[in-house]
Parts: sequence; C-alpha cells; structure tokens
Amino acid sequence: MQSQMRSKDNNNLLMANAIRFLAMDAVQAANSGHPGMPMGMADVATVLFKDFINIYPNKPDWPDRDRFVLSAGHGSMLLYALHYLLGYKDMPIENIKNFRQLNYNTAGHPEFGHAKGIETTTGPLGQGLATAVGMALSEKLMSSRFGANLVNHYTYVIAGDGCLQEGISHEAIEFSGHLKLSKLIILWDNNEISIDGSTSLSNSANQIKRFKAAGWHTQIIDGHNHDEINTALINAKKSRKPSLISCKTKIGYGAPNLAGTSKTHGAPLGDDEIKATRKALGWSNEPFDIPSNILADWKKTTEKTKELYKEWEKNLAESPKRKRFLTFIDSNLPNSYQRKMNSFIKKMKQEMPKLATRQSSQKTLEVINQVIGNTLGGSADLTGSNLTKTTNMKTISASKFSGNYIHYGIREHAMGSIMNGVALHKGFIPYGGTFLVFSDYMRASIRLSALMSLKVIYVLTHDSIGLGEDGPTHQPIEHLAILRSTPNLNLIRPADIVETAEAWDVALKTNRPTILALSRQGLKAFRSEKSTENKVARGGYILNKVSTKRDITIIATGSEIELAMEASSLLHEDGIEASVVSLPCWELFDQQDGSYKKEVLGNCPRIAVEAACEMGWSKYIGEKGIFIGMNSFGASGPASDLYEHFGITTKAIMTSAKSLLKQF
Ligand SMILES: Cc1ncc(C[n+]2csc(CCOP(=O)(O)OP(=O)(O)O)c2C)c(N)n1
Repeated sequence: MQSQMRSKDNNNLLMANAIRFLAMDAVQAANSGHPGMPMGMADVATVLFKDFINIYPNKPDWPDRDRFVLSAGHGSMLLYALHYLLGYKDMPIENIKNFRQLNYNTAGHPEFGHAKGIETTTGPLGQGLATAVGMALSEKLMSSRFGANLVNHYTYVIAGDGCLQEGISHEAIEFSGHLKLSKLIILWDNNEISIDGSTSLSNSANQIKRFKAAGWHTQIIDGHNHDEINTALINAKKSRKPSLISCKTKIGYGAPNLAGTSKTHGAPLGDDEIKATRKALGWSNEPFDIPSNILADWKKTTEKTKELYKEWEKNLAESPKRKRFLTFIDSNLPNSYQRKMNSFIKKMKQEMPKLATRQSSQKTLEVINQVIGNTLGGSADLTGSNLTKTTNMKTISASKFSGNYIHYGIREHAMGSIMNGVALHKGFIPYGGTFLVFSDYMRASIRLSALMSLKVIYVLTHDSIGLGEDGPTHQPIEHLAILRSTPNLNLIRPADIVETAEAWDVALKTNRPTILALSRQGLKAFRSEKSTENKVARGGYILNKVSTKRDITIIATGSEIELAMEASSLLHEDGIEASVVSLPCWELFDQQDGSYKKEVLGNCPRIAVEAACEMGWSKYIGEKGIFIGMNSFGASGPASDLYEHFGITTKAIMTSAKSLLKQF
C-alpha cells in the first residue's frame, strides 16, 4: 500500500474500500469512466459522510440537509457508490452495475434530477464549486429570515485540481470570501495529477495563498489519514470564513502499479491491476458484492441523521414561520401576484409609454418585487445599466443577509452558476443582469441552467447595435442565435412595455431558464388591446392584422418591431397589405400547434427584421424570404446612424417587400 492509512476506527478503512471497489469495478464493467478520483478521495468521503454530512436518504429533499457537491464530476462513481452504500432507494446495486448505460441514473457525470441526492449536474470543471457558492449563499439568506432552527446547514464540495484551475473558481472564491460564506467547505483533491500528467506541467500557483488572499480559512492534510480529515472538518466548521481543506491524496489509491499516475484518471484499471488491488487492500469480495457488515456500518450513519430530520420536522411544524417558509421553498407565486400584474399591464396598455425595454423591465420588477417576497436580484456590476434593482431592494453583505440584492462584481460566469445554486437550493427565484454580449462569459452556466431546467432569469440588456457608441465589442450579433439554439431555454426579446411585462410573467411561471434580451434605447409602445391574454406566452402573434387579404408578413422582434410597423403602414399607402408578426420567443412559438403557427406566419412571402445575425430565421421566412439584419460585427456610433449604416431601415423593408411580391 502506498501510504499508511490511520484511523481510530478500522471500520472506516473497510467503508472507504467499499467505495474504491465499487468505483473500479463499475468503471471496468462499463469499460469507461474515471476510477482514480473516487479511489483517491474514498477516505475523505467516508469521514465526511460518516461523521459530518447530515442527509437522510429517506427524505432526500429535506430542505435543511447539508448539501454535497461533487465538483470533480468525472469522479461520479464516488457519488453513486455513496448513494448505494447509504441506502438511497433509487440507487440499487443494479444501477451501479449499469454505470454509464442508457436509461440508468448512473450517467457518466452526475446529472441533476436523475437520482435523488445529486444536488447539481457537474462535469464542466469548476461549475460545481461555483454552484455550491449559490447554495451556501442561499443558506445564509434563508437562515437570516427563518432562523437557525429551520435553516442551519453546510455545503461541502469535493473539487479537483481542474476545478481550481478553471477561471470560474477565481470568481467564486473571491465572491464567497468577500461574503464570508462560512458554511462553505471545499475539500480539494490535491493529487497533483490531471489528464496530461502532473499538474506541474501547467501550474505552479500556490492555491493555499490564493484562497487565503480571497479571505478563506485554509488547512493542509493527508487525505488518507482519517484522523486528520476528521480534525480538519471540525476546524473548518468552526471557522467564520469559507474553508479550504487541501487533501493530499494519491490518485487511484490502492492500485499497486498505477496509483499516483494519470493512467488511473479516466480509464478502467484493467483486470490484472484490479486483481492486484484486491490483493493489496485485502479485499476478497466479488465485484459489486459488499459484505453485510460494511453495508450495515454505512447504513448506521443514517440513524443519527434520521433523528436530526425528525427534530427539524418538529421545528417546522411548531414554527410560526412555517407557511412562509414553505412558500419560499416551493416558490409559489402569491395569490395577489396575478391581480397586480394584470392591473399593471392594463395600465401600461392605457399609458403606452415609450421606454427602453430595460426600463420596462425595471418598472415591471417594481410590481413583482412588491408582491413576491423571494426574488433575489443582482447584477455583475451593471446595476445602473441593467436596471435590476428596485426601490425596496436591500443589498446583502457579509454582515447582513436579510437583503435581496446581490452585487456579484464583474463575475458573469460565477454569477450564472451562483444563480443555479440558488435555484437548486430552493428558497429564492434568482435573476441577474449583465450585457447580452457578455452572455458569452457565462455561457457554460446558462447551459447548465437549461440542462437542469432551473428557474433562473437572465436580464441581458444592451441587446443589439441599438446600444450605439460603445461599439462592436459590446454589440451582440451571434448571441441570439447561440442562445436560441440552446435546448430548454426561453429567450424572449420583447418589443415594448407590455411584452416586457408578459415576458416576466412567463419567466416567473416557467420551470426552465429565461433570457430577457432588452434594449438600451427607448422603444415605442404598440400594445393597447383590451384582452388580457398574455401574447408573449404563445411566442409569436400578429401585432397588426390587415383588414383585407395579407400580401406579405413582416416578422420582427424587440426594437425592430418599430421599423416593421412603420414599413407596414407605408406599404399600405402603396396598396400593399403587410401584417407585422411579433416573435419575441421562438422556443414558445415553436411549441404552438401547426394551425396557429400557419395563421400567424401567413401563406404569403415573408421578411424578417432583426438587428442580429440571420442564423435560424430561414425556418420562419422560408428559402425565398428576405432577412434584414446584421452580417458583420457592428460599429461605434449613434444608434440611428448604425441602423442606417447597416441597412436595417424601413426603406429596406419596403424595397424587400416590393421585390418579393414581384417574384411571387
Ligand atoms: C471545463 C472542463 N474542461 C475540461 C474537461 C475535461 N476534463 C475532465 S477531467 C479533467 C482533468 C481534471 O483533473 P483533476 O481535477 O486533477 O482530476 P483528477 O485527475 O484528480 O481526477 C479534464 C481536463 C472538463 N470536464 N471540464
């Protein structure tokens, strides 16, 4: 054996070896996967789950459970092995035997929603760590509102070298250090190995100093020494800062010939090495056969947590805050919400103010934040531009978590993941702002919001060349197409205040992420009808019905609706009847039935106008349709000059309409 394990309790060693063998045998059976990390971190995981983590597998959704995030998601077998050993009902040995097989909940990387107890999807390195920050933040926010007898738990993370090398870790550790998220504990699998070999190939940073500089409590331990692990966790829990425990480990621990090498990182060990490992660790059991005494030791760990759960249940039942607590956890919209939202929309239809949709969003948020007590706003240092803060919102700080607004700093990537963590934790509906162009910086987090179907609302303003003088670095071109191509994500680009309010309404009621693409520049209002139907909820609709036969359809979104409407009325003067279709959300429109879509798009030539790239528009305008938009980066200048310069004009629409009609 490569290093001497020591423990007060010899059973711990057997419990850890159970994880090791489940992991190496499952990877071998699947003929793919990552045995090294679970084998290296089995000791840490054993002490953590045996003596520290309060989860009760029979109540996996217990709101006050400790959260465990396997940020090094490639080591998924560590998590699945733990779930099997702890007795999660949905993790029978059958599922371990079918690791990485289709239709089993033991996917290559942990997928949220597949098995109970998987707190978040991990795999993209660094994401889990930043998501955990959102969970630890939620704990503080909830605890400050509901007290420690209802909310008092830790968030534990196992992160690898890869997680710490990823840039997102920098944003996440700075943010959590600043807010002193003391119940966040990272166990770093410091094995100095990644895929290419030694981490020294590419890294010489002093992680301890880095974390210290960000305000963290730090410790260094032997990750195979159970006593040291135990003491370090006790110390970390006492700290008033977030805590990093550097666990010096050997990847593939136990494998006589391969441990400590990158060969164990992401490939089966092979029959011979597994045999040798069995011999080295004194494990004579067949693959997937865990002796009953070891299973019993694992199950015992849940006896204590069962009691804790029952105590908490009693606390909740007796708490005067019970109802409000459950409203937060379930994120139910209060009864008064719809009434208030409808009357706001009605008023806006009467007033028809000309506003930038970012302003319309703020106006809508004023209504939302008055009635919904658990929205959690924020911005990546663009509060005054994104207009995400409303009158009564209070900023949170390390000494005050009773607020509901977060200054994320210039950390878009972490902001996205932190919001994911907040949504996963339950309690708050997070929304956060930045410029649409910087969705690139948090793309990986947005993708995970979508993959996990989380109610996270991205308020992305300055949505086109219409932002003007800041120029091409700040003007999104391809972003709408990229975001629209992401499955399970609603991108809404509203045209006026009514559409903006409707977009928020949809976002609050949808169990998936929403991106609100909002303008910097003022936009005319168009909606004034009496009906209370939320038209954005259908994704697209006819904004101005022509009274006679429709000659042409002009489809637009957001700020270009104004051009489309103007072109339509000028075309009418020339005897051409053009309907304008507002299509703020492709995803929702695509879900409508065929006849509705046909009726909206019309059986006639079509033009699409959008100050963005063309990609994707052909499905609405057909091969012969004309797209008016951007086919290059933008430029710096006043918005009106830019629209002229790039040919996104009423005149261009009219010319296109006339030329199309000649062809048909
Ligand atoms: C963002 C991201 N980039 C690349 C990868 C591919 N990848 C998976 S594991 C890994 C190496 C991770 O090294 P480490 O964290 O030290 O894990 P260990 O070798 O200890 O298992 C890489 C590059 C990934 N999963 N996510």
